[in-house]
Amino acid sequence: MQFDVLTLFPEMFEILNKSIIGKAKEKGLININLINIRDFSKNKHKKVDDTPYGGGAGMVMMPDVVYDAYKSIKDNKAKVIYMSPQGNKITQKKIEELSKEKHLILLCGHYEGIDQRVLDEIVDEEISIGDYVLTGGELPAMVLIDSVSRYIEGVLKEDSTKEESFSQGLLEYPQYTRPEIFQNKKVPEVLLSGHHQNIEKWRRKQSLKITLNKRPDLLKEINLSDEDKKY
Ligand code: 4GO
Repeated sequence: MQFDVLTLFPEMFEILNKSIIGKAKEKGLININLINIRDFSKNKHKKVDDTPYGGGAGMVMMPDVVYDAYKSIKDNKAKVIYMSPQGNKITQKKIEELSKEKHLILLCGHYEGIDQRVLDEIVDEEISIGDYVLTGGELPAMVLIDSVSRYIEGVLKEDSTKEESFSQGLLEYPQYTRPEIFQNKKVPEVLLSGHHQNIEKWRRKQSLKITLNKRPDLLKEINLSDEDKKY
């Protein structure tokens, strides 16, 4: 999977060299190409923004600079995503769909945003990571890269995305590891039994219970089996 990121702050993305995403980059499973929009400024002071027409606070990123940065990427089949609080709010389903694309271009605005004319010209989809405003699209772009990359074959070990929260419309069951007793609390007996069928049943029940408690809204979205309904 190829990610091209158009940003004024490429250094922010260094965090993606760590942990699972860092490993995925090393293995060549994903490639993250950072394009510094400032490199495309035509101005001797490397200016990339200007005051808004009509007045008001803050600065607006200039359309020609953003357009030239975009044009430096040579792939007209890539999907261009603008990270924006006005976008479609991202869901696990959307992330899974995006992971099937070969090439994503992520456009990150800063300050008061980007001149509307270049957005109209190049953006295929606006995506939001939630109903709140940030100082830039960089953190949302990193959220998207992280969550999409988890679906790329080889990034996680075997079936990790199959069982987790949301993947079947339910929240995840609780996990335990050593020691067997911590602060007088024992690991649930069934998990030590080695009886795989009982463990499966217990985990399913826990998922249903937790979802009912914490996110009852999610249960309306899914079809429960007769077995599920007993809980
Ligand atoms: C994205 C971008 C929030 C989101 C942003 C979000 N704030 N909720 N800020 O995904 C243009 C200038 C948008 C700053 C950017």
